[in-house]
Amino acid sequence: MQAENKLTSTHWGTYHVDTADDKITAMTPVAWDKNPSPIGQSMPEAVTGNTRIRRPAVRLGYLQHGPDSREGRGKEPFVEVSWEKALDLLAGELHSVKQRHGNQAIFGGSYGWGSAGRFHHVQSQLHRFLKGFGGYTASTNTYSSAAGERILPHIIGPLSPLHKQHTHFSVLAEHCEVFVAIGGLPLRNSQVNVGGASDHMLKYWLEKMQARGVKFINVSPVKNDLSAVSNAQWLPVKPGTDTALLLALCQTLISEDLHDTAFIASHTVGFEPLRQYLNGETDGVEKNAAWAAPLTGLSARQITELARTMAAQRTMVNISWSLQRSRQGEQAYWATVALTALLGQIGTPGGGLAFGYACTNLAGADRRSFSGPRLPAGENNVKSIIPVARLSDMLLNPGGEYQFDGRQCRYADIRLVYWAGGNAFHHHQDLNRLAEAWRRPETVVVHEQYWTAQAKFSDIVLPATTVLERNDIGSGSHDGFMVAMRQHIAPFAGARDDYAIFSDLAARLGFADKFTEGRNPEQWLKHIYDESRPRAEKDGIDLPPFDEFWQQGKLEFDRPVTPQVFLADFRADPQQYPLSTPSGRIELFSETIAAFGYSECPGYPYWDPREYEFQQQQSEQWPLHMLSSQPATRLHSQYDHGSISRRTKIHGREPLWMHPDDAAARDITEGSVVKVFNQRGAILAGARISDQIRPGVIQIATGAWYDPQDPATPGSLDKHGNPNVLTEDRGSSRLGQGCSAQSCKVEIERWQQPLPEITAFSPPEFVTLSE
Ligand SMILES: Nc1nc2c(c(=O)[nH]1)N[C@H]1C(S)=C(S)[C@@H](COP(=O)(O)OP(=O)(O)OC[C@H]3O[C@@H](n4cnc5c(=O)[nH]c(N)nc54)[C@H](O)[C@@H]3O)O[C@H]1N2
Ligand SMILES: Nc1nc2c(c(=O)[nH]1)N[C@H]1C(S)=C(S)[C@@H](COP(=O)(O)OP(=O)(O)OC[C@H]3O[C@@H](n4cnc5c(=O)[nH]c(N)nc54)[C@H](O)[C@@H]3O)O[C@H]1N2
Ligand SMILES: [Mo]
Repeated sequence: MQAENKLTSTHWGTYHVDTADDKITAMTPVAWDKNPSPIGQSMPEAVTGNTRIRRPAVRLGYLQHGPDSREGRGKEPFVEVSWEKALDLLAGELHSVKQRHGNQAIFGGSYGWGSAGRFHHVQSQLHRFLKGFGGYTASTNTYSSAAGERILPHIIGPLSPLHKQHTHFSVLAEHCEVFVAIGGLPLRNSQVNVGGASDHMLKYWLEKMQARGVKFINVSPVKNDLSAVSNAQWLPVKPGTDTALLLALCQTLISEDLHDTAFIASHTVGFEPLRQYLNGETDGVEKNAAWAAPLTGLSARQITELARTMAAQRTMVNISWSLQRSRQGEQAYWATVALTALLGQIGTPGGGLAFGYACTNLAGADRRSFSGPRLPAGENNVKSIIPVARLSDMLLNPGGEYQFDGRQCRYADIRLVYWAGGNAFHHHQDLNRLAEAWRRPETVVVHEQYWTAQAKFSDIVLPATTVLERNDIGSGSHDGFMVAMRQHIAPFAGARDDYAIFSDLAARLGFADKFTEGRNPEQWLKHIYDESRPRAEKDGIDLPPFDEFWQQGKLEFDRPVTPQVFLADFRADPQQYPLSTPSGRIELFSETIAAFGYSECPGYPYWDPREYEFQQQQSEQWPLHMLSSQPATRLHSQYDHGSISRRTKIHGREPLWMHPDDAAARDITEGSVVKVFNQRGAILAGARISDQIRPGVIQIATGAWYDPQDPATPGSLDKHGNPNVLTEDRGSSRLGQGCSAQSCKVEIERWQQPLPEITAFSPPEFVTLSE
């Protein structure tokens, strides 16, 4: 029997934790999890391993010469110092930057997943701290789906609330006939849920749907993206060309008179300009199946047949987030909205559209949603804010102007970067460019648990506790559970809670009371729990008193009784339940977007021939399209140093999937080490050869810790396999300014030299200074 008051919650699952002698001896998935994630098994060893940060550390040059030594970032050894010394130094620098340049000069965007747990959620802690200090330059939107987050409000409504309204899997199992999965439905991605996962249910529901005879179509360069459905039809589209496919499907529906004119008339605006564009009246090019065939690598017949199948049967079209993490990624989303509007099945049980079933364990879950306990946020007095993926641009161009979603914006002049709970040296594109940008500010501070590349590239590194070393409340988005996350072991070496670090800094800077409100962590847990009870009640959830919850260990909320159908209200009565778009309807043409005057993003879903031309030119020198997808064995870079991730490496390098033809042409054999390179840099990886991937495409997971062979040399080889050494750091478009990592061309060759030793997981060199 598992005791339910010995739990912890992580983004990848809820575990029962066993300990002996202040060590974790086992992490067992909870009994109610239908398909637990193995990622948790990396934790017991990793939390006390050699990669942990033991004590506060300051880069040698920074200690000796302060900000003037910034060029030494990432190149110099560290000096371990006392907490007193580290916090005095940092408080002095925060104060100095504020005096000289104002709060705007502090970048506190600090994007990243951090850990599960509502109180110790480190971005919330950092943002609250910096707000108390007078504000900071922030970032907006996500690496996950910025292009989608920006386009959708103009055309159908904001992504985040829509995602929670997705049709329940139980409804799909009953009513869906055809499920078109653009980007597949990889089980690996549904392992995680932001803030905590409890019951992994995608596999269960895909089995149910197959048993009911749902036909699955996998539109993806990678067959494995729908490996959970053995008889799925595979349409191996060329990456980055789905917009052409979707437009051709729209054109086919219209030309064959298969579009739903009644739905279009009552629920959309702007059909006529879209029709003119599709029929070539706007630019002389008809966007028919024959036009899309060479672009997409599919046959014209496959495209017309797909259009007919969709029109004839109850069809759900799901588009994964990956498609919009690319150049012009906004358009794949808009074209999906247009296609499904033309099909007229939006709001029907089992038909319509969806954004990212399978991207996390969230969409389609028939769980009760509740915003959960949360730290009071406060006001940011600084209004400066960047699109999250414009980090290097900002650091390289202080005062520079740029366009963003119809606005002219200006980058702040950043003097101090404060990061906690994210890893830019994992997540940002073009890491060599980031390394250059990262050396511009005067001071870089990071709170970390582990010696990641980002920690090694910082000036002041403060060691933080892990979830296993503190008490917290787990309450994942749409998860249906609340978990009492117990402290299971003592904090490792000199590590402290982020909250304790900020409290001590706030005291040094004169706003301790404002930050702590006089509460210790235990009092905070009870406070944020109590504060959430009325909100829970509004959502029909009756939370017991805190002590009862804490003793009990977990709460499961009653499931909603009525099965959910996405946009059913809007379908039934668009007058009474309008969308939040300017017209209240689906916008096939958007006056708002047209008025921005962006040539790459006109007023209707658009295939940009100039971008295609650019990508074709890239292919002449770099013939392989590199997809950098989510890792199966970790969350991003988290626990890459753990056993589950490390046992999949090849000679210590990140595995890379390629087609046998591409391998043969380069004399590459299974399990050998290869160099992947382009104009931006080079990485080593291990070859996995498979016909489950389209020729001309390679796939490598994100998250292998960046491991430059010689950090002092710009553009040095990454020995370990982080694809962001190769990706381009360009916004998706002026509208979304999202991450465009999926638009990336590379070449590969066999690695014939001796293998350099992996140092990614080793701490940096330490020196001691005589007083
Ligand atoms: N090429 C390419 N790049 C991508 C993507 C892609 O598809 N392709 N995907 C993008 C996407 S969708 C995302 S979301 C990003 C993810 O990027 P991130 O969210 O930045 O990645 P993580 O590895 O989760 O980084 C979290 C860091 O926080 C630390 N941490 C965890 N808990 C705590 C805590 O309690 N306190 C402190 N102080 N630190 C903590 C962890 O050790 C880890 O280093 O990557 C993006 N980058
Ligand atoms: N285990 C695990 N799960 C995760 C994460 C993790 O780090 N680990 N990260 C989570 C996060 S933060 C996010 S944002 C989500 C992201 O969820 P997604 O964005 O869906 O994740 P990806 O793995 O990048 O992409 C899914 C598939 O899309 C396909 N694809 C890529 N480009 C194209 C294209 O141009 N056309 C078509 N048709 N298909 C394409 C790829 O083959 C890839 O396998 O995943 C989440 N799930
Ligand atoms: Mo993400």
